[in-house]
Amino acid sequence: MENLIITAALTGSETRLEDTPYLPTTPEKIADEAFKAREAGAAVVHLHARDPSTGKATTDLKIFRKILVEIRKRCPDLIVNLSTGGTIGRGPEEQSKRDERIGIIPEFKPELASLNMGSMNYFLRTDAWTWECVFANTFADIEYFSKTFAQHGTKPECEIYDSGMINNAKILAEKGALRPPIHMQFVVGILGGISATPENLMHLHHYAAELLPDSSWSVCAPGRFELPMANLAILLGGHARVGLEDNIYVRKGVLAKSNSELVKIVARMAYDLGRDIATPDEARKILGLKGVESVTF
Ligand code: KMH
Ligand code: ZN
Repeated sequence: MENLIITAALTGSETRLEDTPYLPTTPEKIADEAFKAREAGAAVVHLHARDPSTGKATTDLKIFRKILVEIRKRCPDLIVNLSTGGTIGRGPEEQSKRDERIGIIPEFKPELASLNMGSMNYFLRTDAWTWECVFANTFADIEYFSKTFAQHGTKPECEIYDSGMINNAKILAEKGALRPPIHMQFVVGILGGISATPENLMHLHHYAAELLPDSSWSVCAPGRFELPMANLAILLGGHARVGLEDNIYVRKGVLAKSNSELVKIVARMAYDLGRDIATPDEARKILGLKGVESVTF
């Protein structure tokens, strides 16, 4: 099996400071978390931006730049995966700002960025709050995003929330909008998408192998299934994403004090199961990334 790529999703747009005081929301704190996650075994950080004065998600490119510069200072070799999902947690009007979401690609020309593969009801539920929107990603939008990714040499991490979206990726690959080998993030457990069960993850794994034979995948299971799904991904030859964007607990009722605590748990699982962890450069080779030299931050 390939070495395991661990992604740390450091802050996201949905988790609130009211939910956990450990959520990093300033550029310095986000970058410190990136450093610690790298030390713990993460090769990639998935990034949204937060307005440091409010702690709320933002697509402000100036704030993104500050975060990216701070990360680069602390860990120059880390792969930064930027979100084009935008501020999903802030409301439908914000989320639907298509040009704002894609603007991040020409600005920073990242090696890797998220590309959401379809539309869905997006319902979030924690003990403290619920929130809902229609997460709209039409084929026209996905194609438009894909072209922008290609222009800047950014590899799409195709976010797959249900099995039909693997077929969407295949159709887009056939049209030439996506270039194989395709890399996917299976997001399991959002209400509105596929639920986080071992059978469903196995199904996504097999379906992806059937439709897109040379593809790779990682799993992200928001909520309490984050760590069990990471464990299964290690066994199946997939990769794993953890972090406070998706899950704030190390176990029931015990808050993770840092993203790196979650990364450490996955690194330990991999060690116990005999699978090595990818360094950022190994992850670059596995994913076929252009390299850090041509990013503009
Ligand atoms: N918050 C995740 C469940 C993106 O950033 O493009 C979805 C996500 C999408 O990470
Ligand atoms: Zn995200």
